[in-house]
Amino acid sequence: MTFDLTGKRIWVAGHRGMVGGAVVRRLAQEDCEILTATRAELDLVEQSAVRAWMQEMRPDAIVMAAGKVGGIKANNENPVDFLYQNMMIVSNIAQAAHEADVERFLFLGSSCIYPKMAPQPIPENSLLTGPLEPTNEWYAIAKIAGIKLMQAYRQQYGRDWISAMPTNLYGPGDNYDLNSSHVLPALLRKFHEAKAAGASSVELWGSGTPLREFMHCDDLADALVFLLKDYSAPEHVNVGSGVEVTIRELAETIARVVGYEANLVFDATKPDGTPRKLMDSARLQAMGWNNSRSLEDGIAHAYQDFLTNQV
Ligand code: GFB
Repeated sequence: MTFDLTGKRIWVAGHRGMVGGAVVRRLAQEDCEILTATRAELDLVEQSAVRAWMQEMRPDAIVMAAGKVGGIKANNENPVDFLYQNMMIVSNIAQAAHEADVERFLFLGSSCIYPKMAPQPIPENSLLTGPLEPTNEWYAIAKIAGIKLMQAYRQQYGRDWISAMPTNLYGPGDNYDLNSSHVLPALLRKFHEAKAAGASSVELWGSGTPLREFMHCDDLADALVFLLKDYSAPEHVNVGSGVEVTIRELAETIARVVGYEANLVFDATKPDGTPRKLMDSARLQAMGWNNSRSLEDGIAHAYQDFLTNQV
């Protein structure tokens, strides 16, 4: 299957976010028209607004990078925001897209859709085989509903709509707010500020032992365009890098990139979350896509963006 992007109108929902921004940058290399809408122009939680916008703009394809996202603390403390907003956004966009006859829809989920104790690396068919990680089950349920919506429209109406499940992401345009961010941008900021202040230690949440797989958002965007062109099936597809480290190792890598050694202090009152979530990306690789960027190179790139845009 090849969905030729030439001349197509492609709506990147959530283009101001890290992933949406990366998808816009990647699509700029294709001969297509990119559609965007700011939050002021279109509130994705409002069904009638989404329907009207879709009828007017008539995209040929949608990449859905919009949503309420955040790190372990934000997820844990704001269950309604993560469940309600994400369910509304995917439901509104999917139904409006159906009514406007949108040919292709690429929905993005997250590795947290899988059971807390899923086999590692996690294959796609682990979905709904066990209980979720409590710190992010609200977000996970909304993302599972999104996968099911893509499958339901395919089954009932023959829509060629698909889902991709990215691993933990980082890169330009990330959220560096220490309360709501993911671990990688949080540690970039913490090491940067420790260096500036000459601090002797940097505080990490949890035990430092959980394992996480990280992928640069530009690598993800490349995989997404690959799937948009070439993938057509009900099953969601894992998109991972295979690069897995403990949180302690991540901190040590970030210390090298920032150029500052500090003692690591662990705050055991903060949650560890899932002990490990390494994606099995064998299906994507068998289709012919591979990710090449190393973690240290990727973090160096993200740090440059931090220095340019956040300091
Ligand atoms: O990236 P993160 O917030 O989310 O945390 P998850 C990953 C690990 O890093 C946890 C530890 O074990 C944290 O305790 N950590 C250490 C820190 N220091 C820090 C810090 O300063 N800030 C943060 N944020 N973490 C999220 C889910 O889970 O992953 C979302 O909550 C989503 O729903 C996302 O799936 C990809 O990897 O645990």
